[in-house]
Amino acid sequence: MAFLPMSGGWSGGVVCLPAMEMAIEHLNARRDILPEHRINLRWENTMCDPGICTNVMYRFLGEKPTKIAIIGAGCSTESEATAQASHLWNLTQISYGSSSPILSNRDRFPRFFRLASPDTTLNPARIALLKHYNWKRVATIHQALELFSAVTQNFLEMIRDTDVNVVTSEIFDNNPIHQLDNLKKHDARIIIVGCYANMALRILCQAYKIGLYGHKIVWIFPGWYGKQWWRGENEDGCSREQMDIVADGHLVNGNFYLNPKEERGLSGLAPAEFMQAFGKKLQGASYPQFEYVSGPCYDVIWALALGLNNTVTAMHRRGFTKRLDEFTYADSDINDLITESLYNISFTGVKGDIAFDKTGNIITQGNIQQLQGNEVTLVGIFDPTSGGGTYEWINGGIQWPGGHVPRDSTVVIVVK
Ligand code: ABU
Repeated sequence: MAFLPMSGGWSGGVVCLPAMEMAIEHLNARRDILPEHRINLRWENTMCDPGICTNVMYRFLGEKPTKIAIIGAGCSTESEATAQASHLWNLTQISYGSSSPILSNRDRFPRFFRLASPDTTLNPARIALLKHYNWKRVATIHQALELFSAVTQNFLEMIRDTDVNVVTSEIFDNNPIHQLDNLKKHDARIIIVGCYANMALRILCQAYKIGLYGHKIVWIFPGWYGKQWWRGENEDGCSREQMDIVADGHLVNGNFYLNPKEERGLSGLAPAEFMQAFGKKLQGASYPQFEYVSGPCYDVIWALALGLNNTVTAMHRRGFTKRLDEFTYADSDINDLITESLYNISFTGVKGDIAFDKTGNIITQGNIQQLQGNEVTLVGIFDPTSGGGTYEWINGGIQWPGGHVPRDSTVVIVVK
């Protein structure tokens, strides 16, 4: 069963579904992976809503046929709500996009895997950026959801032992209007944001209204909002031109979603070949904002298929009399094998190398992108291993709209 948000705070399901269908077509044509089985996907729009997603899960559990595993969810709120229960039905759950650090907790989510890195892995890259520009005063603003609180908390803990100070740390529920006023009052210049894209639109629109924008302000957003996200429908009445003005030069701190190396992996497709095949699969439809998630959504099916294929081999070896497709929700022994097999897979997907660590996460490389003109451009690749983390700047690096590096504060510190 697959949980695919097609609406709500993150609606990348619109791209994930065709990418998953394409993976299933490719896998069902292979004779070397699950040769005696056909993969079928039962999915529903879970609207990036934990309540709706949980409801879908229980409905699917009550319907025939029995499902062998769960794909999803996309939003961490949905994954958190479902993955703490799905293991009780002996189901392994594997997400293509949930990035909450909370989901690494093996006590709460013992059979949860994902092809996304926890967003806390973005924090060392943020701190390296502060260091690179000698910024000592930052502000944070985040949506009151466990996903964003955990990432912000981790950031604040990481800077505690540095000479970076937090001018203010703002939390909002659904409307950041007062929190934006506070940012302005505190003369916040370097602002790290944690929220879903629909809320980021509210932040930028409000920032426009109160004049918290321009070449003195640096906005840093998570990397999974997708192409031209600031032009999405905003409910606060800002025009496209106004949103373009306020978003100009913003930074996006994220991971790679497509292998930067043009290598052919397990599916036989190199990243460019995959994108070409995926373009054909869309048959003229276009979802530029969420195009980036097509790779992980294609790979997630391959990862699960490989895990199930290895489970079949292990079942033969261990003398199981049942077939994999005779699995019932009471079969913890089969689920143990599926989980064990997933821990042991290792392959090159279109996203890059895929192998899970002991918390069910994969290791991905970090990067930084910037809105330059109308395009978000990849400007830096983060290497966490050298000197506490450094950037390799590419494509000319960050271009500051004011022609010079913004200052972190106007307050002059006199050293006696
Ligand atoms: N794929 C959306 C990322 C954010 C989240 O984990 O909810």
